Amino acid sequence: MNDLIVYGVGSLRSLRVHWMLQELGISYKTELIQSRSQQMQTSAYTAIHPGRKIPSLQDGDLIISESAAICLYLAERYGGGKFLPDVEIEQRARFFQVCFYVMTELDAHTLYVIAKHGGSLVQYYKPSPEAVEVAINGFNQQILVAESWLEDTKSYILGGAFTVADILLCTCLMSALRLAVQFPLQIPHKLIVYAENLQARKAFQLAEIANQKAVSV
Ligand SMILES: N[C@@H](CCC(=O)N[C@@H](CS)C(=O)NCC(=O)O)C(=O)O
Repeated sequence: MNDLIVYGVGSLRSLRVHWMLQELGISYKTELIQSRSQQMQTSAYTAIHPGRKIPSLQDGDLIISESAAICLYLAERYGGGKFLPDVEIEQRARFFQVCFYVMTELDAHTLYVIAKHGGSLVQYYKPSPEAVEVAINGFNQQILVAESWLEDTKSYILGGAFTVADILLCTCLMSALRLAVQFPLQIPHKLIVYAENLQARKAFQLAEIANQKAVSV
């Protein structure tokens, strides 16, 4: 048993960390902390994440947050060369391009804005139809970049190998598909099938169970 603790369940961002760990096949403990819950406000959790968000990871003395950074750390530490691009600097540059694109253009300033200012999180934040409209337009434009990168529905986003970038992109596509029930998001068919294929992975299915609010692993 590794000395690993994942703080966070019930969100697509916590799912990323569970998915990475299931791909790695290593055991860990889960603290069932949900977004905007009482446990998140405790001094014990504030010591783990001063910003009071999930997910966080504890690995011995190391405590880190940010779902993408956690997945990258886990892949580097325990992946034995898998889930990351080859060592060539050009391939790593391309990999970081995809990861930062997903986390900024899709996750942070389009999908999260829609959810916060018009979607399921609007009760916690101010409604803002203008912000939502800008974010929808931004998403519909930026998602075409991911479509252009994907060779075909059976490929991974960087080509032949499954990497952390696929975990990040697939979870954003899941978020987009949920929001598309309410908002006019234009998600290219190729990307929908790509995400469905990734969700058929055994590790993804185990991660979904681990990420359930009432189940510990
Ligand atoms: N950029 C962060 C975002 C983390 C985040 O916003 N987590 C949400 C749950 S998905 C949360 O904890 N929200 C609580 C709040 O905003 O009060 C990451 O990718 O880990």
